Amino acid sequence: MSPSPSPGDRPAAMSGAEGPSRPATGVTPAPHAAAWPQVGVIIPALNEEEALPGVLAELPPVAAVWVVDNGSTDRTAALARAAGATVISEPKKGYGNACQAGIRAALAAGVQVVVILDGDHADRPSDLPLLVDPILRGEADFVLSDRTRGAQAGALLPHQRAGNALAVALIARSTGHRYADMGPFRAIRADHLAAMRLRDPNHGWNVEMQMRAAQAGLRIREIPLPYQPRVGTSKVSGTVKGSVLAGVRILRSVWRYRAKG
Ligand SMILES: Nc1nc2c(ncn2[C@@H]2O[C@H](COP(=O)(O)OP(=O)(O)OP(=O)(O)O)[C@@H](O)[C@H]2O)c(=O)[nH]1
Ligand SMILES: [Mg+2]
Repeated sequence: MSPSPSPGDRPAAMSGAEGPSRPATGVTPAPHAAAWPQVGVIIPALNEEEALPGVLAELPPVAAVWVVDNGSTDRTAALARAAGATVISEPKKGYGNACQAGIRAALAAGVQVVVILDGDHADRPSDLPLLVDPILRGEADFVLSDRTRGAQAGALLPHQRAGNALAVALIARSTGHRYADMGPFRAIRADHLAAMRLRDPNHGWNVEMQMRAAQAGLRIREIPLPYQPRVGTSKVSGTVKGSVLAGVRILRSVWRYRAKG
C-alpha cells in the first residue's frame, strides 16, 4: 500500500459543513485533495442534525464519505449533502443495516481502508489517522478505538461499561481474542471487510464484526482515544429501553456469531 501522510501532518477538514462544532482539535481548513485517498468513511446517522455537521467538518480529507440515513425526520441528509458527503437512503431500519449499506458502497468504490464512525460526535473525527495509519503501514488489519481509558465523565455510562466488559469477556471465551472495548470508531482493510459478509441488522453488528475479525485471525489493534458525551439526543445508551434492547442484541450476537462465517 502506498505511504500515508504522517499523523503529525494534521489533515484538512471537509469543506462546506455548517452547524456547531467542538473546540478546535488542531484541524487545518481548506482541503484541495484527499490526504487519505485510499480511505472511505461510513457514518450511520439517524436524526443527527445537531451533531453531524461538526463530525463532517472535523473529518480529515478522505476519498469519500457516505452518510447512511434510515429515514431521518430532521435535516440530517440535507446537512450531510451540504458538507460534501454522499447520502445513502437505506429503507431497512437499523444500525447494522445502515452500516452494511455503507459497506456495500465503500467496497463498490474500491477504497482500500474503510472507516466507520458514529454521527453523534462522541468520537473525534480528527483522530482518524491514528486508526488508519497502522493499516496503511501494513502493521494491522483492523484498528478500533478503545474508549475505556479516554472517555470523559458522562460519555460512557456505568451500564455501558459493564455491558461492554461482559461482551468482550464472552467474545474472548468464544474466539480467544481479548478486546478492551467495542468502540464504534474503527478502521479495517476493505478486502477483510468484504470477506466477513456481515449481516446483523442492529446493534449486534459491531460484535459480529469483532468476532469475525478474531475468527479470521486478523491483526487487531485497539488505540486508546478520547470519547466525549454525544451531541444531540441520546437514542440508545441514555434511555432504559434503548440500553436494555441494545444489551440483549449484543449478547445475542455473541451467541449467534460464535461459529465461523
Ligand atoms: N442510519 C441509521 N443510523 C442509526 C440507527 N440507529 C443508530 N444510528 C446511528 O448510529 C450511531 C450510533 O447510535 P447512537 O444512537 O449514538 O447509539 P449509542 O452510541 O449506543 O447511544 P447514544 O449515543 O447514547 O444514543 C449514531 O450515529 C446514530 O445516529 C439506525 O437505525 N439507522
Ligand atoms: Mg452514541
